[in-house]
Amino acid sequence: MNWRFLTLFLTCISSVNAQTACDSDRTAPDLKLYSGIATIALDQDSSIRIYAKDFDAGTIDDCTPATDLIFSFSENPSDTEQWISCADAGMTVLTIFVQDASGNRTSGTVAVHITGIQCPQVLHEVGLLINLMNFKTNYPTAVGTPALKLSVGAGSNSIPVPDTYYSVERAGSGIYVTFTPKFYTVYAGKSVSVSLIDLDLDIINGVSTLDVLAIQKHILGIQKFSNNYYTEAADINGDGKISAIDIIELRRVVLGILDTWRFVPNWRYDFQSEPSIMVEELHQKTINCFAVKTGDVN
Ligand SMILES: [Ca+2]
Ligand SMILES: [Ca+2]
Ligand SMILES: [Ca+2]
Repeated sequence: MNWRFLTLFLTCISSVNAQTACDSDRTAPDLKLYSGIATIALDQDSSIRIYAKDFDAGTIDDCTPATDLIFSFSENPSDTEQWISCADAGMTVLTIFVQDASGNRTSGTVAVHITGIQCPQVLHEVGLLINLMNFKTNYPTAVGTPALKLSVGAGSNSIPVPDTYYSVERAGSGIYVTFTPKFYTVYAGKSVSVSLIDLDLDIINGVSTLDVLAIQKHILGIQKFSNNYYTEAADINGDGKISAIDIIELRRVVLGILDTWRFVPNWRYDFQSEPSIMVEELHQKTINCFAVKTGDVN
């Protein structure tokens, strides 16, 4: 056996394969942006330069090295920087674009809070940010259209907080809640419970035969679900376990025989930290929340 020849032959094969994949790179980078609110603090009359790359949180590409990816504030890849001043104070959502060496481009949004105690435009600041997360990617994303409910007291003593005490704004993956000054005095010393209520009745959204197959694979042990959110999404009859009954029920929805889930809500929301918060702590407070769409596991 000519070992030297064999080694050279294998080296040649592997380099041809790598080259073929990247010669025809048509896949946009896997964009990962800073989650939560990026705060930029300014002094009056000052301004700072920000770069689109500042918001990168580990973006990778199949072919282009991370250091060669180009981040920009518009589809124009040379639009890489912006000047920010007090005039921009407030909450804003920036769209960040990333492009690989072959020109494949994708974009995402990042919430930015531009503030400064000397900026005259700073009228109010966000009290609470609820960041919706996709359980399949662990990434903030706009999922579902939940309504926010705030209450004080527990169980049957729970009383809703009237919506005149707060305003709600949605941007990107975030639900931003701003409280009135009166809210802080009326509810001082109390703990406020936050909940999200499912309002989206589009049950077929994200649900297909592929989801039926994924549940079958889980039941047969061919490919088990990697976390409990998949199990929650696949439990169509709400009995706490995954079985053939869930598949039958899901198939009825896929085939259009059923137009409503009979046992579970369309979306379920799971907070990653305690959703009961002391009023005094409701100031630029962020809580992450996984959104689980029933039936959508693939
Ligand atoms: Ca690529
Ligand atoms: Ca079940
Ligand atoms: Ca799906």
